[in-house]
Amino acid sequence: MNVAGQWRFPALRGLMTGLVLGVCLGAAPAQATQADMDKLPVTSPNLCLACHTSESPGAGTADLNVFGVDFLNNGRMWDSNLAQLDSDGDGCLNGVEVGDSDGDGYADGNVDEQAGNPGVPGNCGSGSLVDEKTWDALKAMFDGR
Ligand SMILES: [Ca+2]
Ligand SMILES: [Ca+2]
Ligand SMILES: [Ca+2]
Repeated sequence: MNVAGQWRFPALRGLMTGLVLGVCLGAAPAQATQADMDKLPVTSPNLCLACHTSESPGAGTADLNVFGVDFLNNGRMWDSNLAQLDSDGDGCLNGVEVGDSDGDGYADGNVDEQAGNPGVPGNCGSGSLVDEKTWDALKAMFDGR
């Protein structure tokens, strides 16, 4: 997102940066808001692309991918029901791809990036095999010795 760097006037640059961010984070009710995105415990690196077919969805280009549709149909909530679906049918559950296997809103223990894209078939990732509770239990075992 270095488009703004081409602008010669700081005020314009600020305006453009605001627009670019605004398109993604969205303020209009029909758009995904930052609040929607924040419901996923892990958003990087897919960000908008986790739910949309466009990297910078705007009002006219905010088409949802299959996971975005499921998220919308789930009341725009991330939960265990949505985590146990495989929206894009690539064999990896949404929870594994997002990095929150059980869908409780807390990332799996050793995860800070989405393993795959829950809305793009074939983009699957290895995922974490342990949820954060198991991870904490394992850590506690090692820390205790
Ligand atoms: Ca999948
Ligand atoms: Ca979790
Ligand atoms: Ca996928």
